[in-house]
Amino acid sequence: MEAPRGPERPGPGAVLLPGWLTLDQQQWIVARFREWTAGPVPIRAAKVRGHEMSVRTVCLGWHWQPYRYTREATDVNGERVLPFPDWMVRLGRRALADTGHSDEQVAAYTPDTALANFYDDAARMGMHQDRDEKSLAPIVSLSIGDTCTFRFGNTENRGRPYTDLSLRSGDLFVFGGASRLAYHGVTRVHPSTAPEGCGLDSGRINITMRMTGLSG
Ligand code: MD6
Ligand code: FE
Repeated sequence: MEAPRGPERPGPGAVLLPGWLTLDQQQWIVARFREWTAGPVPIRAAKVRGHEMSVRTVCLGWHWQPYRYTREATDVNGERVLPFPDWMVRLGRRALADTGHSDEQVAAYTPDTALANFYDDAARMGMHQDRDEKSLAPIVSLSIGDTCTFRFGNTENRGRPYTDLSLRSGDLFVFGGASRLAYHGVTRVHPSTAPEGCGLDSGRINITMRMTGLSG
C-alpha cells in the first residue's frame, strides 16, 4: 500500500486534492466520455499551426480549437458540440467548495465548456497558458487512468521555476487566482499505472471545465 497523499499547493490559487473521485465515479465518468467520443463531433487531435497534437480532444458546451471557442466544430465536421451537462456544473461547484473557495465563488461558478482529453502512452502536452477564455474563473481539472507528470510553471514564461506534480486517477486539480495564467503542461504519461476499477485499462483522460465568459 502506498502512503496516502495530502493536498498540494504548487502556487497561489492552485490546489491538488488527491483521490477526490471514487473509483465508481471515475468509472461512471469514463462511460460518459465514451458517449461523448461517439459524436456528433468525434474525438480528434487538434492542429496547432499545422501540426496535430498528440492528445485527442472532445468538447462539451463550446468547441475549443486553437485559439478560440465556437459552438460548431468548424475544424472537424461543422456539427454543434454536445451541451454542457448540469451534473458537471454541480461537480465543478463541489470542486471549488472542497478547495477552500468562498460561498460566493462557488455560487458564481458556472462552467460552460469542458475539454475532455485522451492521452496514450506517447502523448504529451507542451507548456501553455489557458488564455482563450474571457473569464478568469478557476479551471477545474479531473484525471482518470494512468498517472501523468504535470508541470506547473510560472506566469511569465515556459521555463523555470516550475513544479512537477503527479496527477493520478481520481485527482482534482483547481487552477485559479494568481495561478490562473500559469504556464503548464504534461511531460509524460506513466504506462500501467491506472488503478483497477477506474474504467480505463490504459491511457489517461483529463477533463478540464472552464467558464468561457462568452455568450450566444
Ligand atoms: C492535462 N491539462 O492535465 C492537461 N489546464 O492533461 C491542462 O492543460 C490544464 O489540467 C488548465 C488547468 C488544469 C489543467
Ligand atoms: Fe491547460
